[in-house]
Amino acid sequence: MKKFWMLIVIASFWGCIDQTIEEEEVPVTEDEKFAVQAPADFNWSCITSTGITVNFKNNGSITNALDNTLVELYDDEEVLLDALTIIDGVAEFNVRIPSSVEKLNLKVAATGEAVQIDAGSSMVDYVVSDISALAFNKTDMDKDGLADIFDANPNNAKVAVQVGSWGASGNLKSSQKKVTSSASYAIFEDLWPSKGDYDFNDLVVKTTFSWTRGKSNYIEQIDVVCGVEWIGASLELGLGFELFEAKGTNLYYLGEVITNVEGATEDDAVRNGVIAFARVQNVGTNDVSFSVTLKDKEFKEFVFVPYLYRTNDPSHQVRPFGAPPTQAQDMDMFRSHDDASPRTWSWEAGKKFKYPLSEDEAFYRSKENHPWGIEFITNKKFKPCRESITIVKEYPTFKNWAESGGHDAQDWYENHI
Ligand SMILES: [Ca+2]
Ligand SMILES: [Ca+2]
Ligand SMILES: [Ca+2]
Repeated sequence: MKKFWMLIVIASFWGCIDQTIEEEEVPVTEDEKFAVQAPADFNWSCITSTGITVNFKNNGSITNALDNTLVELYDDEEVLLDALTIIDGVAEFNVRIPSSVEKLNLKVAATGEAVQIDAGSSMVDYVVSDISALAFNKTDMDKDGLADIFDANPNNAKVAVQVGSWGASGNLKSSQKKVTSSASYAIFEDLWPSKGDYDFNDLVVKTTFSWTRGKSNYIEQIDVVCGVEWIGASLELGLGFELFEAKGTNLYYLGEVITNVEGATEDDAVRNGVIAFARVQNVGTNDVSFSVTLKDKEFKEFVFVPYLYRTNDPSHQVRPFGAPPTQAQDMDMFRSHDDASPRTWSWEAGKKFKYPLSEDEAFYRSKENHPWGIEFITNKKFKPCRESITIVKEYPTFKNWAESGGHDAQDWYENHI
């Protein structure tokens, strides 16, 4: 019996020593967990913003033969990116696509033709070979500029083109019935301005956007489905989206353009800010759907940039790398702890900036030029990192992507271990 107790004492003693040794031998610092030497000018963007002007031509000059009809832009996996009414022989696309996408497909509803184009082209000619063969009914009952046969709602001038998760409704009947859609993901470390464990799973949000264009391709309504894919945070967090006008790689601050929000709430502290949820623990992994109605004919392209905030302190926010602060952010938090952001910013309507901001101009950036939030777009399911396992381990090509300044392994988020 004595021996038995002796063994237990020794075992516990060794247990203690074991633990001590383990703690001393494997001191994993935050820097080692995220040993990524990203170039100083890397903006951590997985998304390319691109403007593509399509000129409809016949015999070398612009033709109006396809005016009042529809042109659609798809990626190389048949995901509808956008659709426009052709006006004065031109369609100006402005899309955000995964940086890995190289080829896009244009589909011209009136001719039924599809042509492949390079994702990097800013100007494309579409040759309308036989105008006399174009026999379609040009009746436009609601005078929104899109002929009834292509119009998502021929009796409503504020609804001409609908792009997104409606599937086979509206204008989509014109060319393609089955439409897959891509989702925007935002993944966060929530301890900003202090470094976290770089598993980027404190909040993983998947968002799909659908939009309605009215006359002259102006955006009239945006519908959002926002789902929380993973909550690794013990903190109580809220999530908002700030609306910007987009043109190429620039974003613009708008005046007050939101006229109504259904299914979510407007953020009184952020102009054109919408709060999807104020406390993630109340939502769980249920989708939040909301609809944003806009002032008529204000802008033609948009981007919603997310902001994470502490439920008990909405001025404590976290955003993707290079996103400027919202008006609600406590500016004194910049340059505290591990943050190396600028400390000033202005939000006047009309102001433009290159998104994401980079180098010394970038907010939510550490001294090592590391992020607290990353965005990407994919039509595949993203797998959040396991608890406190760094993204560098869970996504083996992440490091290569970051250290190459975004040139290599652009689809790192589709390559989980
Ligand atoms: Ca119409
Ligand atoms: Ca209409
Ligand atoms: Ca974390």
